[in-house]
Amino acid sequence: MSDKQTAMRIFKEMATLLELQGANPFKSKAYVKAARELQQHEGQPAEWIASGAIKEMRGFGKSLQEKLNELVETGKISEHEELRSSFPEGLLKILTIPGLGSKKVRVLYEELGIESVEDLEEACQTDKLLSIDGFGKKSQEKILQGIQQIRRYQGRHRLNQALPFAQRLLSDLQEQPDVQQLDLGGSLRRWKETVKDIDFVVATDNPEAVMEFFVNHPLAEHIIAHGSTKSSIMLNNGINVDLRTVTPKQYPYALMHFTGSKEHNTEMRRRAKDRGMKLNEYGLFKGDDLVECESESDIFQELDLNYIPPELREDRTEFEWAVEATHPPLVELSDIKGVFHAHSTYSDGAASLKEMAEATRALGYSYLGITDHSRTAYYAGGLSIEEVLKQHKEIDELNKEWDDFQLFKGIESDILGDGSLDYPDEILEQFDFVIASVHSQFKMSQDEMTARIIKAIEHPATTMVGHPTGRLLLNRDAYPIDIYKVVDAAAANNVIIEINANPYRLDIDWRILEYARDKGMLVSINPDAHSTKGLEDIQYGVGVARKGGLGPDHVFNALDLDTVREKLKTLRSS
Ligand code: DGT
Ligand code: CA
Ligand code: ZN
Repeated sequence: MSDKQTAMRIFKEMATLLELQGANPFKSKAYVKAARELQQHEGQPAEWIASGAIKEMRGFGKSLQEKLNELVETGKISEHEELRSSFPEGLLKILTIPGLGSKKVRVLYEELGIESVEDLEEACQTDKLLSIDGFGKKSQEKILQGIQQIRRYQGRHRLNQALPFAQRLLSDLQEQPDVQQLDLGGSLRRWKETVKDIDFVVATDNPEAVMEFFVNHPLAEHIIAHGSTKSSIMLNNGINVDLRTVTPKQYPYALMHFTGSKEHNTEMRRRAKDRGMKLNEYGLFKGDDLVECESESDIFQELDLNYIPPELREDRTEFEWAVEATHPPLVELSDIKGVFHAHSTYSDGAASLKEMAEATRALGYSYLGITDHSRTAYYAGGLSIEEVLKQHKEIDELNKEWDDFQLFKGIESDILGDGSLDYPDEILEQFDFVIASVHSQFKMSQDEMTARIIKAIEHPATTMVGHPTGRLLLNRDAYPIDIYKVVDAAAANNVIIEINANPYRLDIDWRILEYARDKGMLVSINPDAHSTKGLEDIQYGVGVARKGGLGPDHVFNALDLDTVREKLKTLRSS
């Protein structure tokens, strides 16, 4: 199912390897472009080949078509395998260190024989890089910092790398006659923003049969462990999947245990102990006797707690409220009525305005607030004033076509270095709403960055703040910022903060949401879609909102079209 993803990954890797080899830059660029082209198309390589659509794809000449054919037929591209085997494995890992491109890595390899991250670390610590042109004390320090950074991120994966596979496994396992009950466990069930692996818990009276099916699943690239109570497979994107089988009687206890979090479990065990009981993955016991529970709710009840949804099991505040109250319902994907923050071909999106609108409507939403980039973001095709006006005309025309759907005129305005927005006030006033985002000049002190964003929040045209911390998960940390002050300012100025639902961002962080909610601030769950496919990322943002304890009332785009239309007007005039 990830055939397209695999093809993209392999093409990108080929580009990198060709660069390492010092091949003609056009050759490696062709692979980068090919990967990007695949991204733009719906469907899978096998279908494109069968239908001939592949011939129409930009940049896909005979040679690339053959490569894709080979991949579909054999699961490999031989040139890719050859390229890979011509370099030590470790070089690809070195390339993930921020600031180290192919050129530099090649020099390090050729001049100093550096083949692994460990080699590189040692070389930096012993000043070996100083002997090479273009490297100095500063670059050694930066590399060492980069190594620390990748180690911190190592072994974790974004939700979009894990969830689609987990969902496919879940539905395939569900169809197995021997599977009586089944759930995701672990961090994925808790909707953590990144996960180490995928965990499943299965209730069955025939564990051997379930395990046989699991380890032979087509998604399993190889088997790491095959037992009757625990097995592990590795997917072709490097993620491990653990599956545990228990008897139907043990199921609720095992599910609770393997859902975690570890910290949450520790507190649950303490509560059991306080009540003269013992809780573990096999059961809840009074002496040697099992306290029978049919569900997780029963277990919570035995410990004098109301049900705690998995998303909230992080030992933060859940034990405070669960003693007295049931948590109010968390927001669900079906609560979302419309979409803000999407890009079209006017700036750096892949689909036209009309295509984006139709795709949003087809997903059952009743509005789309389109937000292309503003003029300073020239690298992303930011809109000149003329283009803004042209887009507004097109939106007015398109809006005549629907009576159950509306396009709102928005912009993702860069927050300039001094905190001002990217167009004169008389242009800003013509939008239905404005998202203000930082896209450049990240290197500021925390005080400066906080003041910069608060200034943008205080601008009367600003409706929302986009990806407020600028983090890229597993890649770039947030810029220094006092997020609590930003939330305070947003609440005071009736500005909405976005949960950027793109799985690379998931920004604002869920850990801040409880504070934001209690300040009375609204969030908007925004896909930041750059293609029609990107609209589906909203699901990840809903997960984050739930994890932050938000219900539908805290989410701006859970409001229906009429209410949003009115609200946007009042927000604009306040
Ligand atoms: P991850 O995989 O790092 O994204 O996070 P989790 O929470 O999925 O962690 P994982 O896969 O190592 O273990 C799944 C759950 O099993 C974990 O959330 C709680 C439970 N668990 C694992 N090890 C321990 C432990 O040493 N003590 C306790 N109390 N629970 C544990
Ligand atoms: Ca896990
Ligand atoms: Zn942005």
